[in-house]
Amino acid sequence: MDAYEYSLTGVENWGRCGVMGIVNVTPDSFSDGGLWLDPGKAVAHGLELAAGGADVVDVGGESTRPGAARVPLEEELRRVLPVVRELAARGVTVSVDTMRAAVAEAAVEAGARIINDVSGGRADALMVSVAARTGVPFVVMHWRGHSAAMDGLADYEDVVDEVVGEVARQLDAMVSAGADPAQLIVDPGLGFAKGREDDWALLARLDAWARLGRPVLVAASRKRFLGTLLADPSTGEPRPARERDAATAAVSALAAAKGAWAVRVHDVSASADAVRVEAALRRALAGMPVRAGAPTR
Ligand code: PMM
Repeated sequence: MDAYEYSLTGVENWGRCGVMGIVNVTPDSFSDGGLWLDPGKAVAHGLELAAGGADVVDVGGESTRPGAARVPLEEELRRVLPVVRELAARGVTVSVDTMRAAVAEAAVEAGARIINDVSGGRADALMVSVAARTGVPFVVMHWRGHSAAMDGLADYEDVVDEVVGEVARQLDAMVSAGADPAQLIVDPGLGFAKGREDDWALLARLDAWARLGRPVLVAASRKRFLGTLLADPSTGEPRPARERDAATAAVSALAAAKGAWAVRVHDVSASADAVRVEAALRRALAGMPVRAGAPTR
């Protein structure tokens, strides 16, 4: 699997695994809820992430933490659009994290260059036509149902085979409905209708996505399976979400080594370094010189 060989229209080829920094404009996301609800703070944070090495800044207005309720459309638009518009105007490559066609379309009009849909086009029947019409890169994440219900949907015989198979069927459905295969990105959806062991199995077998021939986005940042792994040995309490960034950066390096197209992270600087280390090793392995600062931020 070599992510750098994929043809993906609409976004530059970084020559290494990319870094997508997260700006959750929400009061209730699991690790940063409430921090960036104010548009000015969200924009400042997005600019900081871009300056720190994010290739893309992913702006979302609806929490997808397990058990979360839906946010009304008007509220999601109100949260997301000013932030997308301002970051795009400042030259940042913005993706919009939404399950709603109306939000995706308005965000692309406001300058977003990627649609990141955790439902992979399944939550809103109109989403596929927005993907087809705009032609922008579109993330098809593995999804079995909304956050309120997803923990009850983590039932697999062979999680890797089933998750890759379900995403493959969704890619086919999107292409049949008019999407261009060259705009589609896939994502295993770590933590979404997955148990801890499922997340580990999916990460261990990123090579299984090669048969789909599409770039893979890996979004492990601060997720529960890392908190459980790093639980306090004396109390058994999971490691708090904000203290999972070193583990997240380790996943970024390993995902990059397995050919991931990009990693989606809260703490950009460590992962930006991690993917550059991986790219340097890849060059060294190929007998190519590892120039200081190349590939660079
Ligand atoms: N996870 C979250 C939100 N958006 N998008 C993609 N493509 N993949 C994910 O796994 C994903 C996502 C939930 O995490 P957050 O609340 O920390 O953003």
